[in-house]
Parts: sequence; C-alpha cells; structure tokens
Amino acid sequence: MAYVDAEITSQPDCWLQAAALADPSAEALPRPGERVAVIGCGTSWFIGMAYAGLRERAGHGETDAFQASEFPTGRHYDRIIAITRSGTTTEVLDLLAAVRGRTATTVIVGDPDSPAVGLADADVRLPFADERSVVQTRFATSALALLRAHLGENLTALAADAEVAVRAPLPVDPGLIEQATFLGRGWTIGLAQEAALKCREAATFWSEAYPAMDYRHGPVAIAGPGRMVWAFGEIPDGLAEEIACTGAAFVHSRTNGTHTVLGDWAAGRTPLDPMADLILAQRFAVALATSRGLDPDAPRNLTRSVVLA
Ligand code: F1P
Repeated sequence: MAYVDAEITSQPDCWLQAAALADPSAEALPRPGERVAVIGCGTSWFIGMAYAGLRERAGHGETDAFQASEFPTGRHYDRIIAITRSGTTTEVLDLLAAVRGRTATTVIVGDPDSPAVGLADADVRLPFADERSVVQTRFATSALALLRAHLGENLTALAADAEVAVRAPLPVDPGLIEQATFLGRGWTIGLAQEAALKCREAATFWSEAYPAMDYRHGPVAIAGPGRMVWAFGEIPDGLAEEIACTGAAFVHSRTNGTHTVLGDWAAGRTPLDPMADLILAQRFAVALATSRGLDPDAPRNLTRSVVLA
C-alpha cells in the first residue's frame, strides 16, 4: 500500500486531533474583526482560499488568500497566517522574514523543528498530521479542520463524514475517464482547486478547476463523453442538466432540489460535507495514478517542498 493511502485513511482521526488544538491555540489564530491574509504555496494556498471563504461567511472579518510569492506587501493586514507542512518552502520563509516586526504572523506547520517556526510570531504545530508522501493530503485538511474548529464549527459530524469518505466506493472508475474538471462556490472553490491539483500531482492527469458559476463562461466547452465534472457543495441551478447534455460524467454529493447525483453510492445519505468529499477526490487521484501504472508516492518532478537556492 502506498504511504499516501494510509495518510488519506487517517484523516478522520487527524481532523479531531487538529480540532482539539483550536482552543489552546486561540491566541495564535485570528480574532473576530481582524483583517487577515492567509498565505501558502500549492496545496497550502488552496487551503488558505477555503478558510478565507469560510471565515468571511462566518462574519469574522475580511480574509484574503495569496500564494506566498504574490503577497501584496502594500496592503495592511492585522495578521498573516502562513500554512506550510514542511516549514521550509522558500517563498513562505521569505515572506515571514519580510513582514517580521510589522505584521503579526502565525504559522500552521507540520514540522515543528523547521525554520518557519523561528520566523513566525506564533505557531500551531500539527506533527501528527505531517506526511511521508510528497503529495499532501492529511496535513492540508487537518489545517483546515483546525481553522474550522476555531471558527466555532463542531467537527464531530465532519469527522463522521470523513469516516464515510475514506471507505465509500469511488463515484467514477478512474480507468474510464480521460479528463476531470472540479467546481466549487465560495469556500469550496479552494477545495476544487486542491482536488484538481491532486490529480495533476499524483497522476500527471489533465485536470482543471473553476468557480461553478464561471464554468459556463468557456470551460464547459471541455466537457464531453469520457470526461468528468465533479462539484463540491452547492451548485447553480441548471448546471447539472447542462453537464448531462454534454455526455460528461457528473459527480456531486449534494441534493439540489431537482436532482440527486453521485450515482447510487450515496443514495439515501445526507450529503457529505465538501471537506469529506475532498477525501473522495484524493482517493480518486491516487486510484488514477495506480490505474495509469504510476506510483503515487513518487510523483513526477515533485519534491516535498520547494527550496530555492
Ligand atoms: C507546499 C508545496 C506542496 C506541493 C509540493 C511542493 O509545501 O507546494 O503543496 O505538494 O510538494 O510544496 P508546504 O509549504 O506546505 O510544505
């Protein structure tokens, strides 16, 4: 079994462990009303996007997410939250060093002995969620679990959904699909981006991600037989029917008034929380890699973190 399989399966437990840190870490995490920027690279950036959407929706204050390399240094933020599993990613370290003494910073980190810890004003350590795999799964979702718990969400139901997602049959046979597009709205746009990145990283597979409303403005041209569209959370009225007309497989774990989709596997179940749905997408990406004869633990051209000279 690939390391990544074991890491994916451990997510329900990791999420509960992360949630238990929300209270003790309250001083390090954003307070209601603060203007916050979340920064990271790759997966960590997409998790920042998801948190930003959730925090604003919860009424806790303006929250933006940036790739660490593109942080707009001219803007004022009360706090910067850096998300980094390795704590060694160059762009993240550079930004933490650049804002030191000017803006309060907190790093959410997998490796507590990494340089990011020394550069940030505060830290929340998730060593139990660190991973052997290059391709991130459980660290990223555990960081989001921590942040959701800090927003006041009860993670018990979410962890139960995760237990379903680590075991449920995959909604689509990866061997039958030549392309995947992931869609989201609001906070789930970050999850859609992350799902598409998993397919590229683990399986070198053609995958894209869009806000669901914007998908009709061009990208829908890609949909067709042998291709898949997978939506996280709520979707716009009529979109499922439009995708059905293209002949693409449509995956959606929500009931949306007129239609219930995701095949038979979820029939009769309450829809999964989109973060649990992401687990299914992670598993889909790993299954894609295996079906293409690739080792998901040895992804092409990737390293655990990007450390620039
Ligand atoms: C960020 C990251 C990973 C990606 C790749 C390179 O790492 O972009 O998301 O999978 O391995 O690094 P980190 O800053 O969270 O350690």
